[in-house]
Amino acid sequence: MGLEAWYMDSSDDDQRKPHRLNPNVSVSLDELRKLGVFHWKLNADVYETDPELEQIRKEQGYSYMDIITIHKDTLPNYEEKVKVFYEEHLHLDDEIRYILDGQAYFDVRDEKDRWIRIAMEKGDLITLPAGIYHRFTLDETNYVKAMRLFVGEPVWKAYNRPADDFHIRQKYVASLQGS
Ligand code: KMT
Ligand code: NI
Repeated sequence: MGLEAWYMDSSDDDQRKPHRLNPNVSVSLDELRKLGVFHWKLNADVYETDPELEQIRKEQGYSYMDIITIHKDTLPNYEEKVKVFYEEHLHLDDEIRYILDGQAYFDVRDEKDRWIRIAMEKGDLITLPAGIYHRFTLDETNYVKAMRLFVGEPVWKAYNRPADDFHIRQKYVASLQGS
């Protein structure tokens, strides 16, 4: 049904491994929602003509989109980008990603600063709120094709942690109190 997510262990082992706790502690969609993380499941086989995707884009104002294929043979500066994506950071805008093929992990911090790993597969569309600390990694399959969506002109700038003085960060932290 939903996305699978879990709390991470703290080992320094390969970032592409699952890093589950033992025993596993899973995280529900409800818990993710409280962090401002939202998810849709779509049919990625028809992404080019999908009315459901169209409706989400219209409702949410996702006017911009492009497609990124993350694989060593297709992405320029692959090694460096993989490293940068895994540095803990935030953005001033929402990060919206739709997995068209392959799979990957998005890690987000919970309200107590613990890492949650979100396993994204084909058909998963996720939104991470502006101001949340997060990172991204391929898994052991080493391949993902994803649509990047954005409200208006895209701004890819990432601010690595610590970025606590940004208004958007303070706004995000304040939003957790009420939820
Ligand atoms: C980001 O901001 O970390 C990314 O764009 C990750 C790659 S997109 C699947
Ligand atoms: Ni990001």
